[in-house]
Amino acid sequence: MNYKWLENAAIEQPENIALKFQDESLNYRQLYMKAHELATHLQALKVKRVGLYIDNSLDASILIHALMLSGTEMVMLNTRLTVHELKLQLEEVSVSTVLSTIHLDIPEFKVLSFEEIYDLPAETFMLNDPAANDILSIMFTSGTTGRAKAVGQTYSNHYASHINCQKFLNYKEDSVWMMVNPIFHISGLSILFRSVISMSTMVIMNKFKTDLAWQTLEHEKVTHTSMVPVMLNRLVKEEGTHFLQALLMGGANTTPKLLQKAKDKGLPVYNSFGMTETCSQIVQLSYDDPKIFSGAVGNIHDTMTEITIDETTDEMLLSGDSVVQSYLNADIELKGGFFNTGDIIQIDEDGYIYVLDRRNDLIISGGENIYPKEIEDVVYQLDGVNRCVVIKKEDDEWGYVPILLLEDDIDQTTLLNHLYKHLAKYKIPREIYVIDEIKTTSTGKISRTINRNMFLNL
Ligand code: S0N
Ligand code: AMP
Ligand code: MG
Ligand code: MG
Ligand code: MG
Repeated sequence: MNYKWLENAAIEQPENIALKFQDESLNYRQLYMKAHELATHLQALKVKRVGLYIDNSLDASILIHALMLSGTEMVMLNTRLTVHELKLQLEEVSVSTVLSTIHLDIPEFKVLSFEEIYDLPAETFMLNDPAANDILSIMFTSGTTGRAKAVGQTYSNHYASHINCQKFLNYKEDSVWMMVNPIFHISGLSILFRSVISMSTMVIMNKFKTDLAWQTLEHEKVTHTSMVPVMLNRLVKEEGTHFLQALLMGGANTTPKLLQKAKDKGLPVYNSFGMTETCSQIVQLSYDDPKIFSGAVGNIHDTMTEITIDETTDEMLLSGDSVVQSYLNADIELKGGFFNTGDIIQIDEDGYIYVLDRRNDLIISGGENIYPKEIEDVVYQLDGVNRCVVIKKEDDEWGYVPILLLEDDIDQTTLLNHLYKHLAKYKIPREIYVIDEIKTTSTGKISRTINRNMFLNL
């Protein structure tokens, strides 16, 4: 197997447009040359692994290709995180050098802007010929303990993910993918891989803006794209023309109502289920299938991943080539050789999958993960806090948002300043309440479920 995707594309489809961003575009030959030149400068770094603090842009995409050519592992950093959170992640994976396309000041780390990489001396190098199990990218996903787990995504994981996706969405060299999900999430980055492996075009949107999204869909004749429910919800509120063949939904529950609205607008929506640990979607369901409107995310018979259910816990278990083998800093939870997703599912008699809930209190807000423990840990750092709990509340815009319950009437300004310093904005509790008593179980443990049900009268 040959994982030299960009070289293959530059040989087979040199004139085909590889990347489009605002008014710039590069064909595969030009992209290869640019990435190759950048890779000669990257050699001077003499590191095996770098952090990437990048936005959805042409420079960022060239940089990713250059790192693949030079065989450097990339740690994808969420640009919404605070410096404090970024530091913790970089330390987890022993990275001291960060490459960036947007401003970042992070004391004790070496940060090089895209332009500064070109100031490094150029050195000749051996083009990387990746092995299947070589790590291509590393992404963080927070665990129940509040500590982020580093997911090691290999070349073969990404390749398998593309093969499964292509089988169902039928994209090829004349297709046009639009990347609007953040490039640092697998929802965004997987589009870069699908696109280069299939030698198709990738149109990059820097930020999701509804009117610009409609314009781009029309003007660039986009055929394939991915979105999270918040984006689709904004999209269906406005009008536009499009040439889409597939609009892949995922990252959080997309309600049947929203899917119906999108279908009524003539949008070819596919519901799907995927994770960082599976290098994007593993199952999908087309707007043509009526079961999409009863909430199904796919069918166990329409995927290259083996999907089963833990008979006692109803957790979704997976095995397949796109499923990562390990975390870099933690053990992966396996059950009988299957990866345990932690998602509670149901599989009906025809094999359709329904995601019911999460095992571990995960809050998904607009496609960003928030673990209550992470917020609680930060709150407990403050003097005067004896008991607190973070629960999730449904929200019309974001799906779910965190709210904080405290027993101790501590100074709100001190509390908020502390939260903002340590936590990304999307993790800041939307509401904070001081209550008489936080409920515990008979063993004295604070139960988020019990407190949630009591507080929200569920
Ligand atoms: C939805 C997005 C674009 C919203 O961000 P934006 O536009 O910057 O927000 P604004 O409206 O400009 O700002 C308003 C205020 O809201 C705050 N804010 C921003 N994001 C969030 C958030 N998520 N939750 C809560 N608050 C948020 C801003 O800070 C701002 O605050 P103020 O006004 O105080 O400054 C953005 O959230 C976004 O890009 N979300 C998507 C992230 C994503 O892609 N997640 C998916 C991760 N999961 C996976 O990748 C696995 C599944 C998967 O692979 C997949 C997923 C989807 C589709 C396809 C696939 C696939 O399988 O291929
Ligand atoms: P991430 O943790 O960012 O890798 O996102 C993966 C998680 O998002 C999954 O484990 C699910 O909890 C959730 N998720 C993804 N797709 C769906 C979906 N279609 N419906 C409900 N939850 C989903
Ligand atoms: Mg530039
Ligand atoms: Mg996760
Ligand atoms: Mg997430």
